[in-house]
Formats: sequence, C-alpha cells, structure tokens
Amino acid sequence: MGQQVRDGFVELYGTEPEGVWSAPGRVNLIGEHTDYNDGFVMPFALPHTAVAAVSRRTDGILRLHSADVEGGVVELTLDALTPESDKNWTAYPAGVLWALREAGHPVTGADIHLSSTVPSGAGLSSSAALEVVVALAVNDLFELGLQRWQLARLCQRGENVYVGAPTGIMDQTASACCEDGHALFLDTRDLSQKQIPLDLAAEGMRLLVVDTQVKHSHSEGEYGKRRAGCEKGAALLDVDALRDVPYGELDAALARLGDEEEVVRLVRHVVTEDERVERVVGLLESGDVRAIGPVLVEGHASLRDDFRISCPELDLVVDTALASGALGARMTGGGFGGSAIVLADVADVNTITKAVEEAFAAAGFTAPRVFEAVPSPGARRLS
Ligand code: GAF
Repeated sequence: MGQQVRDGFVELYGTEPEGVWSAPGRVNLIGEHTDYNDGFVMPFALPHTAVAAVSRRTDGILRLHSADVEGGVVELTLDALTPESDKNWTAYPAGVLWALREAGHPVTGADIHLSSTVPSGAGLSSSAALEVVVALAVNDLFELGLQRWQLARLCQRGENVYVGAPTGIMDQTASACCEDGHALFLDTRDLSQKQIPLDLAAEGMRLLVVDTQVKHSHSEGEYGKRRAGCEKGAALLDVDALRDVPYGELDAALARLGDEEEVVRLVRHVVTEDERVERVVGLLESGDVRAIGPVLVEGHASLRDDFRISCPELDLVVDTALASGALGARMTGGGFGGSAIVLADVADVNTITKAVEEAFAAAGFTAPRVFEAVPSPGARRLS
C-alpha cells in the first residue's frame, strides 16, 4: 500500500512526499479496561495498517487528506487548533500535532495523505493507528528525537484532550511498540514492556478476529462512565489506582465498598483482569499456549457480567465458538460492539467460522467479518 499512498500524495500535492510511514491496528489478547487503572495489558499488532505519506511545511499549515473518506483536502492552521472543536476523522491526526506543539516541540506544519486498512469502529484501534503513523512521521521529519513510548503518550494526550475521548494508553503503545511475532506485555503505570513470542501456527492453533460490525465510539458516554466508576473505586479504597488493590486482598477490598454495588463490580473486573493478564503471561512463557483458552473465557464473563460492556452479538460469537470447539473466546477492545477473538485448533477453524456465521444469520444480525490475526510489526518507516 506504501506506493499507492505515495502516488496519491503526488497526485494531490504535486510533489513527492519526504517519506511514507505505517502504523498498525491492534488486537488485545487479554487485559481489558485495565489501562486507565494503571494495570496490565497484552495486545499484539495486526497486519492491518494506517499508511501516511508526509512532507514538512514551514508556514504553520496542516493539510490532511484520506483516500478512505469522501471529500477534498482539509486545511487547518496549527495556531488555531482548538480542543474538541473537530468531530471528524481529521481530529485524530490534528490532535497529534496539537499535542506535540503543546509539549513545546517545534512542528511548523505538514502535508499528509493517508489510507488505512484497519476497520474503523471495530475495536481494533483504527484511531490509534492514524495517530501513531502521523506522530512517527513528524518525529522523524522534524528530528524531534522522541522515543516510541513518548510518542504514544503524546498521541493519547491528543485523543484525550483534542479529540475529547477519555481513553487509556494501550492502543497507541501497541501501535508504536509491538514487534512482529510477539504480543506486548505492557505495564501501563510506567510503560515498561516485555515482548512475548506468540507463534500460534507452530502450536497448530489460530486466533480469529470476529468483527461483529456493531460500531462503537469511545467519545460516547459509557466508556467514560466505566472509567469514572473505577476512579471512584480507587478513591473509596484509598489507592492511587485500582492496580494497587492486591488480588489476594480483593474480597476484603470489596467488603469495604459495602453497598456500592456498581463500584464493586467494576473493581472486581479490574483486579481479576490484571491477575488474568499475569496468568496468561506465565502460561505463554512456560509454553502452555493452549491453557490460555479458559482464561480468555473468564475474561469475557467478567466483561459481560461485572463490567457490563458486552452486547448480544459479542456474546453470540463467544457462546457459538465455544460450543463449536474453540479453546477460548472473548470480546476484545473497548466493548459495546466491535470484535471478539477466538482461539482454536486449526482443524476447527472452518467449523467455528461457519457456526458463527449461521448463528448470526439465524439471529437476524448483520453478517460478521472473520479473519485470522497474526502478530505483526509495529509502526515503521516504509520509504
Ligand atoms: C479502548 C481504549 F482506547 C483503550 O485505552 C482501552 O481502555 C480499551 O478500550 C479497553 O481495554 O480501546
């Protein structure tokens, strides 16, 4: 896709771009809604990427164009960028330049042409891919010298403040820092990382992503409500973040919350989910990949019953896949739609896929999109 995006840039702006970069979407293996609680996550990069051809400008103008969206070039003045003023896709790349400049980096403008194969609204981080590809390009072109984790933090700031979506740090870090063939075990408190080799094919297994086609958006209220509920839990328990509630002391902590029924559920999800991430890391490191299946299923139950962010389509994927021989399955990403993941033996993949498709048709749901996810490279310069 790099050449196509380069050609698109030339056609639009009449000159060659200074370079072309790509940044992937991600799928999260385990560790959901833990990132804004300073907890653990384990995403890996998808082969689906956002690709950007970019050149510098010196006149304070940002020109943006996407091959995937109807409409012409959008021209913005950097000095005039105002948080929460843009409800279009352009808010994501513009938010990155806003955040870089707010942090004092000398970014004087850019011409950008983008195209992405990351499905949007599918819980696979299409927005983070857009942000990270722009951040990496600008970092290289303006020689800012920022490290990957710093770029991820700035992208998150753009999304939180400029776009106005209260998301955590997982997606941007995944897009910026994942490595080919590995899942990323990330401590979202200090962004310390460990690359965990993940070669499911060598074990005779596959990880499927089932995009339910139910679209979601994080700037809508439910994500923020869960986040606020978790922060209330931390305050009531007198800790900085729910990450600080030890798994072994969970029952005592929940007892302290008394009749705060909703907060009890949220806290229980976050504390048990952190423990599940650590368990999955242990299993992968000891070579027992198959044994992560039941942990994924526990994670889904916790998101459905305690965090209450699943939906009938996601539950149907998980239930049907498990009934058709999957080793594990769970919703992935922010919830309220988007995608589920299914871990299966190669021999069962076709049966499971067919069963899920048939179950969706029988329920009158839009047909899901099913594809295999293989841990792929993180953000990089293509040319
Ligand atoms: C979305 C957010 F952007 C992430 O920060 C994370 O909270 C995730 O939902 C849930 O784990 O992808």
